[in-house]
Amino acid sequence: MQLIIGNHNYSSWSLRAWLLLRQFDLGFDTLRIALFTPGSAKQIKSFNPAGKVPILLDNDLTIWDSLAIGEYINEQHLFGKGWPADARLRAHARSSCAEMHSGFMALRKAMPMNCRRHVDNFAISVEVQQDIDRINTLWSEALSRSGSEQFLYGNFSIADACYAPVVFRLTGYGVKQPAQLQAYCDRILALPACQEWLALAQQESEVIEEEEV
Ligand SMILES: N[C@@H](CCC(=O)N[C@@H](CS)C(=O)NCC(=O)O)C(=O)O
Repeated sequence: MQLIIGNHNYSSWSLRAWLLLRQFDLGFDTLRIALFTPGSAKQIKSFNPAGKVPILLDNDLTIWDSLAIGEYINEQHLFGKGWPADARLRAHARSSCAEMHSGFMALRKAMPMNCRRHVDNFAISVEVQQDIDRINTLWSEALSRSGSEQFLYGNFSIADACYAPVVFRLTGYGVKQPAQLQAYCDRILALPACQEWLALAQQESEVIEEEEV
């Protein structure tokens, strides 16, 4: 398999797909395309006419969306282990991912993922705080429903990969979290795969001005 991603530093959707593959120790090559550089849009469109990363190539199959990549990996390579085994937890996990995929616009706009960024006292607007509160409610519900002291739904799942960029954002922008959720963030950050991603982001030199809020 080949996973086409954007910058490690900025590309949150790329991180989701990459982390899922890495955490489950699946074999894949990575092609990194530095976003918004000369020729990058054309190169991405040569794989995906929609012009977005991540893109997963598995032999002659192209999958061009992070959630669809998660579902494909779950079906074809994890035999269901990408989601919780319990149907009710699975429905909750899928809803959580769908909410991330289509929502939290205020958070995403005001606090773009920027792995190299570390600030304290970042000014948080009412709208962004509402998104953070909603995410905290959702994470608390997941942890309490699953009874997990590790990942959101017990074992590492697509949901943890989906929310990893939020963990990176909350940490980078110095957002104080309730103890139980901070502990969850710390566990995600401590994963060797997340440390690997952060190290790769540190090595990158490209700067996307719009993301440097
Ligand atoms: N819904 C898509 C979103 C993908 C997306 O927006 N990717 C961004 C990078 S994180 C991108 O390719 N941006 C390049 C561009 O818009 O030109 C997914 O989940 O894969």
